[in-house]
Amino acid sequence: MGTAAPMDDCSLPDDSLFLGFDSSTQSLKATVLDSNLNIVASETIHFDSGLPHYKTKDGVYRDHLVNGRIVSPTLMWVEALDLLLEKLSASRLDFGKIAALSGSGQQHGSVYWRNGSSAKLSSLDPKKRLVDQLGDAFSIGESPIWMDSSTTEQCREIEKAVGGALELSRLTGSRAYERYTGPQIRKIFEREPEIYHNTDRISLVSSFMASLLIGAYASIDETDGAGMNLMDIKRRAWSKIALEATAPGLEEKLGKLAPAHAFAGFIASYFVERFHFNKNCLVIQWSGDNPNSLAGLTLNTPGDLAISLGTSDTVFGITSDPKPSLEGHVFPNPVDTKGYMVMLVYKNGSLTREDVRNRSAEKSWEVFNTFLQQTPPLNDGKMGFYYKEHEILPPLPVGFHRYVLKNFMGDTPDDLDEHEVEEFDPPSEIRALIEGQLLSMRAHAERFGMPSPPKRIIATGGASANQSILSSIASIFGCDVYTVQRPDSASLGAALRAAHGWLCNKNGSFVPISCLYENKLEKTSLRCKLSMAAGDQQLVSKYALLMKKRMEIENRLVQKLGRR
Ligand code: XUL
Repeated sequence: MGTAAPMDDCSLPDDSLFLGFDSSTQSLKATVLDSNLNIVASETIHFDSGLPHYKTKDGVYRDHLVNGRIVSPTLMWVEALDLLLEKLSASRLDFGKIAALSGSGQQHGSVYWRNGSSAKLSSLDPKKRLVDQLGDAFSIGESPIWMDSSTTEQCREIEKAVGGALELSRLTGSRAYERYTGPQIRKIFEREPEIYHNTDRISLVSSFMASLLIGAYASIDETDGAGMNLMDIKRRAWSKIALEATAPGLEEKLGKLAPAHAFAGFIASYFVERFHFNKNCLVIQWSGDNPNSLAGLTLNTPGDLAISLGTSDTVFGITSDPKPSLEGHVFPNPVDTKGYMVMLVYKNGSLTREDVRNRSAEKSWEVFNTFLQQTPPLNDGKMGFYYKEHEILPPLPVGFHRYVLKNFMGDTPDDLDEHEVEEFDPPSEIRALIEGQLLSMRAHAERFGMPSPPKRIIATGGASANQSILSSIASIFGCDVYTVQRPDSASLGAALRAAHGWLCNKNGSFVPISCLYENKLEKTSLRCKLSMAAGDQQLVSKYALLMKKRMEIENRLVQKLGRR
């Protein structure tokens, strides 16, 4: 844990509330905790259905003219905040009791404030909605988001300028990735220099939402800031060399970095007057959704792994001694001033599961689950790679690839010759999808030095409610699988960080987050429960063989079709 001042009183004021948001790809959510850390309210605005006039699909626009360009309308996020607060108000949430709030943003997405917009932010009229006042506040109306893969050229340029991909990873925690904010900024600077110059401030989704709430430009927090290829991961400060490799005059457009537990500002008077927040309500720095999930899952043991099955699938854990490499990401731990979190990210998560379900399981999760239960573990050697979107890990284009292994029950991987096939029967297709996603996670987690087998896995995200998927996780990873009471760990983690930030603020410096929940974990919304015991060891070893084979095929696919 980080350097912490001693703290005698870790209690939160009775009758106070802590609000956490999650501004994600498909929705804006809010979770409210009381001072015993129990959930007392939650609300969601789904972008496609709740704000249909933006005409998004899955919360995004997929540009059919520019390969890989995926953006979201910035104003939609603003209007979602208007709507969500109205919904919470209609549900009689007493805003006056909220002592602190914080939030999660989808990582890497960026917002471009037009020159002079800070004046607009600081003088919002409480009689009008935000969306009606910020229409011309952005120099770019469509924010690039984490699903974008249109910046391969900029990635290569940045890596070259800092001395190679591995060097950039050692410096910033990741090699250059298309969705990372630095390459996105460089693309704008190269293609639309006038827009770049008309931009006063560049925010991440996290610091953007915090800016709305404090009525001023909020800092980028050190954890989400590590998802930009711009921050020196060890010093937790902007890296001059990375900034210079990206675009001129960038540091002043980014503003200062701040630790995740820091106070961003008091809630803007706009919200005090319009929704009756207490004027002393603290806004704690927002951070990325994955870092906040780490907080929401109370992940604090190096041997534990979390698997989040959402729009993106992610695998993450904590370490004090990270080894940034050509794969995976290292970020500062948002609730520990010295430690780090390590993470793998897959773009083909729930939208791909849904797509394969629609094609092969009659558009029904029930049928999907029946197919998973009907088919044997190991799928009789049928193995699939399903990329509905350009994948991040491995970097492969859209396409589905299916293989059948001959001699499948052989004891060494060399026995396992495979041949490619066009299709599987529907039940095998579903199992090939799930086993494929999980085997890839295990293989890449091991290659990145994550614990193997993990002490335990904590599963979260929508698909963690699915017992058949949990059972496959237990058999493939060979460890117990835990789940949390509610699958939305990012907004829960944000609410928890709001309470943590409140304590740090009261103490005048950082206090360990464990101070908040010591002795009460079992009684609160944060409780993890064992959902699936580890699979049998023989099966785990057979999966290890299959995993080796999968990586061989994957490497071949990358050599043949890969973007790098
Ligand atoms: C993380 C990533 C995604 C987004 C999803 O690197 O790209 O998990 O954070 O919101």
